Amino acid sequence: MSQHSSLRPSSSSSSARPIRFALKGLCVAALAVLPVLATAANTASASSAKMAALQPVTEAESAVLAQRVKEEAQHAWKGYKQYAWGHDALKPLSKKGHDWYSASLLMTPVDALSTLLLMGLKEESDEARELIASQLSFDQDMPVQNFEITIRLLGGLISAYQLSGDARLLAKAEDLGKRLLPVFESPTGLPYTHVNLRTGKVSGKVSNPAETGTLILEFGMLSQLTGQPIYFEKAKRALVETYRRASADGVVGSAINVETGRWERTDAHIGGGIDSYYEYLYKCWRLFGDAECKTMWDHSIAGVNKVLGEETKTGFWYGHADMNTGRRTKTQYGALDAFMPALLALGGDVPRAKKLQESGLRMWRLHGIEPESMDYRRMKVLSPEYALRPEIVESAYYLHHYTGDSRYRAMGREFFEAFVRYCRSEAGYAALKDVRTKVQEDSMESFVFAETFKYFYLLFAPKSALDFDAVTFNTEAHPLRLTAPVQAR
Ligand code: DMJ
Repeated sequence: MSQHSSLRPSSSSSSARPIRFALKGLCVAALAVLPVLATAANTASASSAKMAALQPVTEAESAVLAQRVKEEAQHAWKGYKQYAWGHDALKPLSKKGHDWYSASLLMTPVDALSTLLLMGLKEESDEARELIASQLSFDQDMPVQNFEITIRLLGGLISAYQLSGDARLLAKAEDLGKRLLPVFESPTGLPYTHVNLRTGKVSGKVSNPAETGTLILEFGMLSQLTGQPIYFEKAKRALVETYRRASADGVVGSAINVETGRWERTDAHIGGGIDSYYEYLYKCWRLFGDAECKTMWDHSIAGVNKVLGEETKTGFWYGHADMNTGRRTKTQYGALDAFMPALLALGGDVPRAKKLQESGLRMWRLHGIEPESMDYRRMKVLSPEYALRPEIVESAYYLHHYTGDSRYRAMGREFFEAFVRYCRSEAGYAALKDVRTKVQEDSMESFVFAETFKYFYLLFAPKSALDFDAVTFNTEAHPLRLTAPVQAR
């Protein structure tokens, strides 16, 4: 298998032209007169009775829900604007701004922008764009985490550029992409975890498959839009070098040394630190038509199903196992693993996706909102927090798209009602310290805008809100679309 890609954007001038997605706003005036249906009552009964039946969601109710999601996103945006403007994130309980590093990189506005644009929130998206264009500088003498910066900022800027046509966003993305490139200069081509944005000094030689293999969508799009193949080539090599070190079944471990290429932890699972590596194998094929990625995906997903999948009395799950021996090490599943039904459905395995989403619903209903992780054999919470994560909503959205079954909107309604009930705060949305006590935590990650609100909205909005088949979401839910044909490989 060649380690280098043959991707060549066909023409830099035509590929750099902005495109617009087909967007249609909801008819707010019409929605305002619709009766607010008895969602609170539904939620109360749903969480009190184990596996209570899901009542169908009518089109009219779905439209009301979409409008409510929009209003909740506006509420959280208002809190960010009032108390944390210009900072990376809002601390929603102490009502203060918070920065990840010594200087703000505007994580929240950049991550939020594609959602604000998709929701048709003009005032909010305009002010976010102006803030980004006038304040965001990547010329900062500080090390940053390549993975998070790529999925939230590079992906966010590119997607928002495609949705708005604002060329200033693409210029920021290109500046950022150049500054991130040194991460790939390891002996193996696997990226270091951190890079200093000004000096290019790299650090962090122990990485994981999510960090080495979740770059191809963002870097590949940058190649498409700038006509510079280097970004795609470096990210593709990192993906292939990760895959080459997988087990015979195509399953990867949880920690890898980017200098030696050796595994430092062989614990295999589909959760945080690994999850989006598998996701990008498939999405690299979907977005770029890269046949090598398809081959790697086909092999890997068969291995994941064989080595990690498990039918138990409590449902169908994916647990942990040693990547080499296949020995089960943990029967653990959680909020991050809940992206898997979406990926399975996207990859064509709707039956397995449906089964897994039913298990996810059981996890959610244990305490009326999902924990970070639990033991699926004992149905006992292991890590009790809820970080406002989107994955289970993302899966409901994909399954609704593929099946048309209103059951997934009904699940989404249950998730949304609990999300509002337990996480809404005066200034925005707050994570939970413990799903059993529902005590809130002073944290509102930017992905609540990029992903959680977006997937809720798209689940309830009419299909015309976004042409699903024309885009591929990066792992942070930023929709990306090819602007020019890729050369045949
Ligand atoms: C997001 O930053 C991305 O989805 C990432 O792939 C893992 N999950 C978080 C949100 O839960």
